[in-house]
Amino acid sequence: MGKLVDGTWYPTGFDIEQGKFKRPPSTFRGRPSAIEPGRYHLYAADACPWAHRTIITRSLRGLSQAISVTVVDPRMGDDGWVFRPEDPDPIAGATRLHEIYTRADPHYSGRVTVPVLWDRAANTIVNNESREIMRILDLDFAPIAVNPPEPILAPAELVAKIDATLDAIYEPINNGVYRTGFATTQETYETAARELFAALARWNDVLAHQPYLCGDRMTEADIALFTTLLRFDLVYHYHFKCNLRRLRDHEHLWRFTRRMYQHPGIQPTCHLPEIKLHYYWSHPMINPTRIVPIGPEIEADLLAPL
Ligand SMILES: N[C@@H](CCC(=O)N[C@@H](CS)C(=O)NCC(=O)O)C(=O)O
Repeated sequence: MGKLVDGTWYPTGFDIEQGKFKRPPSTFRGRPSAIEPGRYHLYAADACPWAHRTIITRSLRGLSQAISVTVVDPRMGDDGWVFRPEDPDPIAGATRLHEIYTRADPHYSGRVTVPVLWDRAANTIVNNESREIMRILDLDFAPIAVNPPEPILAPAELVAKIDATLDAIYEPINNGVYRTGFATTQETYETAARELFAALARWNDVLAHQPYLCGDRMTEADIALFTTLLRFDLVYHYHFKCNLRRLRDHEHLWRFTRRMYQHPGIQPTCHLPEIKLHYYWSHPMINPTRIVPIGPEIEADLLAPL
């Protein structure tokens, strides 16, 4: 991994301050200027929970024809995210994702992350924040979505509740697994891990009474939680030391995860081997041998009848 400083790439680790993992805010925060099929392109990683949010949204909204996608190699090394020969950058033949960022801004400074929503007409990045890209795909792209031409994952009457839920799960859970896994002191690790499991217990209780986080229908908040939970027993429990309990020990969260996984628009977007390879290969500071463990086997259980 690495980062760009004034347009130059430097291989470097993540930002850690006093033992705490710091995730900088995303830089490109625009909205598409005109909705046209074929104009926008998504750079994503199957392995990454943030990018996976946008891949699921694109799938559920029936935008696969309208928005093209390139999936990078799951192994993130000294060059950061790189393109695979079988899925090259269709826009300018870049070999590394950081070239996409400097194409948008030759003096860009910051981390080079997925997902990225690219505008072919304006030749720049529209947005690189997964939460906002989910909303853009649901709302802005609604007129050309194959699934109904009105927002279905953030309907107007639920937006306030969805936003509050996204806020509530972000720090302790979505970012919490990273704060736990990348902590470099016992204290910061334990604090993050305990906050994580307290939040899981709270949302497990919520899901005892309703199928989805905001009630009876699936929303963006469910997608945002699901992409973290799918990776929990597979990777975070062991690699990030999130091991007070397994996800499957939380009855209602586990049933929720299986319900989401079994959705026909979601299951084809879940690539379990790539997820494991990404984490165990890409973080040599916590897994210096880069060995990918053989287990756990969760796929059959994810598919078990609800
Ligand atoms: N807040 C961003 C976070 C995106 C993010 O951190 N993506 C990770 C992949 S899991 C990444 O690309 N990391 C590369 C890096 O930080 O160098 C979002 O939600 O889109």
